[in-house]
Amino acid sequence: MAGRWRNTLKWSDVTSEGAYLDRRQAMAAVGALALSGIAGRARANEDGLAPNTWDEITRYNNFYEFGTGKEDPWHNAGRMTTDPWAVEIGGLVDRPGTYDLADILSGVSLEERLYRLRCVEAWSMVVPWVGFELADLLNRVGVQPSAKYVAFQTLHRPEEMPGQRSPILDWPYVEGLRLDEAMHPLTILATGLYGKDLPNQNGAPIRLVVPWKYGFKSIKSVVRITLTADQPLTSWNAYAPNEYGFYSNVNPDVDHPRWSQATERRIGGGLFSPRVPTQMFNGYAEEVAGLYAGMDLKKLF
Ligand SMILES: Nc1nc2c(c(=O)[nH]1)N[C@H]1C(S)=C(S)[C@@H](COP(=O)(O)O)O[C@H]1N2
Ligand SMILES: [Mo]
Repeated sequence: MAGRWRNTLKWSDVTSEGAYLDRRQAMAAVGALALSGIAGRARANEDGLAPNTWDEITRYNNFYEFGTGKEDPWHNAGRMTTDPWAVEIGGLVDRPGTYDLADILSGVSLEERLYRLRCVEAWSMVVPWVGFELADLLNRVGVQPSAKYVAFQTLHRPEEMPGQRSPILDWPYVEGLRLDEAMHPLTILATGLYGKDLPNQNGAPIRLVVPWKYGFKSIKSVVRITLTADQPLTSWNAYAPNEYGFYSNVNPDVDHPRWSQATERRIGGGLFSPRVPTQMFNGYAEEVAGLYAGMDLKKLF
């Protein structure tokens, strides 16, 4: 996985030789760390980028298609068929079509991205994703000048997704980004984590990751991408527009109507998951604040 890195740390930067270790093993290996590894780990901790364990990332999930409990996806998502998988790309593009996942992946270089994930429910994790920039795919299909937004849709298969047999949300789950957000180099399509294929509960085989927005924008198990001129409908915004805005940028100064967004509970550390301050744009302000210059982020939350 050769990778270009933009202001982000690689998991291999924070371990001895880029070996994929769980946190306990990583701690045990600290004595063997090269000097650069120690510096990397220290920096990772300082930046709030100490990765969560595989078990934390794959057993504490939101994937309402498999139930609303945090362990429901871990229990139920195994039955989702992820091979074959195709993504239909259409709307305002030069080369619309139904692209097999293998075709999509043959044209990109996968890389690691260690990102904070901040759920709107005020918990967070740090995840070592494997993926590629969404912009690479959009450029390949050719975005037409009239396109201003990108709409995404999750698989709709109630026979494999028990949650879709209940009217929790208006299925299928849909999300959307402004085109400049979609083209931003931090925005990726992830196909793996910790160097392995994405587990179903994390959105296999391909899901969006937008690290400066609340987690629900990072739509899982994507089957359709549509370039549009108008702002697309999004599931949580349709469900409760006063609670979940289209933008949903992480913002400690804009509370959810029912709870504060000033702090978050970092998953891990046992019963005493530490509460830490929430950062503007989830810590990615330097990279993305320019996208929103002049916008009233309290109105367009
Ligand atoms: N299709 C779909 N995508 C989804 C969700 C969902 O319920 N269905 N939950 C979202 C929410 S609220 C969060 S916090 C993240 C969680 O991603 P993770 O389980 O990989 O940590 O996925 C998002 N993507
Ligand atoms: Mo979330």
